[in-house]
Amino acid sequence: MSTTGKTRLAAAPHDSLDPEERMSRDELESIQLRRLQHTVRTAYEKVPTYRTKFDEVGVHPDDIKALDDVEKLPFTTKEDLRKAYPFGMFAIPREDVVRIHASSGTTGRPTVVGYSRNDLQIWAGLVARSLRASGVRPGMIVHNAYGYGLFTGGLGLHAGVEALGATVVPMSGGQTAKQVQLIHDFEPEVILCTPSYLLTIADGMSAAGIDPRSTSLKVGVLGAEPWTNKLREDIEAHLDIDALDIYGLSEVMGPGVGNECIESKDGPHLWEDHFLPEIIAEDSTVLPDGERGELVLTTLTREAMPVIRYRTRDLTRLLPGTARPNVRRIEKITGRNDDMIILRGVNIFPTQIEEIVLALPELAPHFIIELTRPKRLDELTVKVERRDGTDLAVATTAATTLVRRVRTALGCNIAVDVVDPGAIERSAGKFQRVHDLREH
Ligand code: DLL
Repeated sequence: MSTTGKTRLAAAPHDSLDPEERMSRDELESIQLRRLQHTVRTAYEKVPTYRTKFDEVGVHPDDIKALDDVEKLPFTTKEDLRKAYPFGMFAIPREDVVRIHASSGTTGRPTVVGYSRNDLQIWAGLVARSLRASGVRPGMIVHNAYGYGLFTGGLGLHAGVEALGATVVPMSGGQTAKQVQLIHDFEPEVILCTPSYLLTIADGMSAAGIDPRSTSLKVGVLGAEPWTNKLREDIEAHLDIDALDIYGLSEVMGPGVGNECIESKDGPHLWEDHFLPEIIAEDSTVLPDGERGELVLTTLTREAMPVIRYRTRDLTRLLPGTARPNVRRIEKITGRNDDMIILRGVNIFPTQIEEIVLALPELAPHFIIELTRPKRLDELTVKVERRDGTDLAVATTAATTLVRRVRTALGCNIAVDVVDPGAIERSAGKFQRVHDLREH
């Protein structure tokens, strides 16, 4: 029971889990090996990019005799997928591809992903599994505010809600006032969106005179961008919900590669019957479980577009399963190796600043990081809104504290610019936190 008297959603009963969530580690690994061998062979035989790359390092599908043999295979990068634009990575005839998605990519060509009918069914099943782990049950109303379109969030979660047998409201992102109205009128228990957009929706509720804690919502299944446990606490307190982390990426499938369980909320469990994870160091060597590095994923069941050792750029580590003891978890991802800021030699992740901002109640969780180079030296400015109802003088004192805490915690000097509530542009999907205004 929560402080407003809402009941909490419960953990999934054991007998409602998929057989793969319950099987022993040995059984799981033998399925993984069989699927890996099949995937590697198909990639080699059907996708010229893979054949060339395998031949270059002298590895053949017959060399995959154990799960560890995956380490013999070359990595795949976003650049490889771009080079094969648009359909060069498909392993099945184009006419058998029933859906296409693409990741936006800020510059240049997008990366295209294709799905067979079977791929879509597996994806929907994994999203259903993820939602069930989040406490969602058949019959519940689920408000889906992830963007529909080429982005995998909207349609990916949509299909999973239907596969679970819950009721999906396909709202998509944007039109915040309408989101607030439909949440008020339809009374969903579940909301699906990015964590940053949920903050925008919560502000929209307040603007409409609705206490964000008073709505029917009980659970948010949030992802598609890095967010910290501190932001989780904020969201949970502000909306009186459980906030769960859903992970995924379009190149490998879309949302639902892993998901947190409501009973543990300790980082997404990876659905290892469909994805083989590895963690690598900067020099590309494979690290043991527990060590931090870049997540690399190999798909085990994708037909239309198998992906071998895809370098996700996401930084995390592999941890033992808890609520699902047979599969490993990833530690909550708080950054990508390509969004690390190097400020005069100091490495900073935007989420490290997020944690410090959120610890100051005088400041709102709405901020951006601006990088400039006024006098040939890089400068970092945090533009942050003062909390509604906090006066400027009080917020300015909090800003001084922010500068000091960043210096102590991260070892660098930043500037802080306190702006009025509502001054930072809101996003309806993935939030663009860092604005790099330096001339390169
Ligand atoms: O963001 C898929 C998705 C949709 C996941 C909805 C969850 C919910 P892409 O647009 O290809 O796909 O972006 C993938 O987003 O490599 C991470 O850097 C980041 N990301 C996704 N989920 C999380 C998360 C979708 N839970 C990229 N935590 C990934 C942190 C995340 N980062």
